[in-house]
Amino acid sequence: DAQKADYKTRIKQLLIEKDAVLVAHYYTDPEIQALAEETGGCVSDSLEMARFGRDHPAKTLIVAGVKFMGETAKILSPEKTILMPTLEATCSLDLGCPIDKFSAFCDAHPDHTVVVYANTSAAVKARADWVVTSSIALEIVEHLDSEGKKIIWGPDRHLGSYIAKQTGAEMLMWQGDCIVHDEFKANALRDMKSVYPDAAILVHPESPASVVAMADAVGSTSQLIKAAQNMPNERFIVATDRGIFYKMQQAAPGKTLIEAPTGGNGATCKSCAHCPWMAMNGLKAIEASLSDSDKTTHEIFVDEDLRVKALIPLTRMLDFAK
Ligand code: CIZ
Ligand code: SF4
Repeated sequence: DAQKADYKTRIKQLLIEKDAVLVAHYYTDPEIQALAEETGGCVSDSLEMARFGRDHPAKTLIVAGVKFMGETAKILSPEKTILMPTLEATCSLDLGCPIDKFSAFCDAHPDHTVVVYANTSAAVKARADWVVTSSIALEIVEHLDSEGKKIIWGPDRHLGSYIAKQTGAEMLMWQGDCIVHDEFKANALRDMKSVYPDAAILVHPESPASVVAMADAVGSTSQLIKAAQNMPNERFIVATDRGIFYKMQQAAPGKTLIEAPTGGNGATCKSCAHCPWMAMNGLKAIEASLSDSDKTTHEIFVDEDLRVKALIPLTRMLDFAK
């Protein structure tokens, strides 16, 4: 509508005026992803967002995603101004892994290599030996296991269990989960599959093991998009945030994409198939992040001591991924 068009026009002007670029996650709303594309920004998973932000010449990055993504951008690019549509957009994995408790867990097992998912605070990253995202986690754990390393894994227990099963690595697990992926239900998925027997099931490994066990392809957001593109099936049942349908449909035009079933019904379930924190990244909030003179409600800062420490395991991941 007209108001949305106004916001888009304003945002486009402000991006140019402020030498800023919009970096959006696959789980943000389709109009936000479209705007990032139109304005020369990036739409991707958290690994690619980190790399794009670091390498882009703009002075300012607007990170449409959740807080850990803004923090990662600041850790990698301290000289840039990192703005977020809202600083309230967090993640249940980050919230469920407070630094004091996690650090005590690590201290209790000093002979273990600490591997943390990118969905964590800067302080948790600073305590880790490795940071991983879901698109590189399997390879990095495989590598560590081949060197005989014992691993502490945090915070996603479902992703951790999946990786332990795939690699046979010895992993001590932090018990966190993603409130979105944890809602996918195997029984309902079995019913749906019987209605669409020709459909391939695509699952993000933050989902419960019973759902992962039914998958034809398991992977990160970017890997699931590739699967929809490359697999011969005409129909896909997709167990991850519905925001992914925007890019998945572009990659696989003409194919039918169906949302995997969740436990709750739409009226009561606030986290079914769409992350409530990703959903906070609206046009109005993006416009505000660029135009507000009061930057304290939008700008990301990371304590310099933590930043320097967190940069080490993050750089290890980026170098490994090359
Ligand atoms: O669930 C998330 O937040 C994901 C998949 C992040 C990422 O790695 O892109
Ligand atoms: Fe965190 Fe899950 Fe939201 Fe991703 S989808 S940001 S893991 S709560």
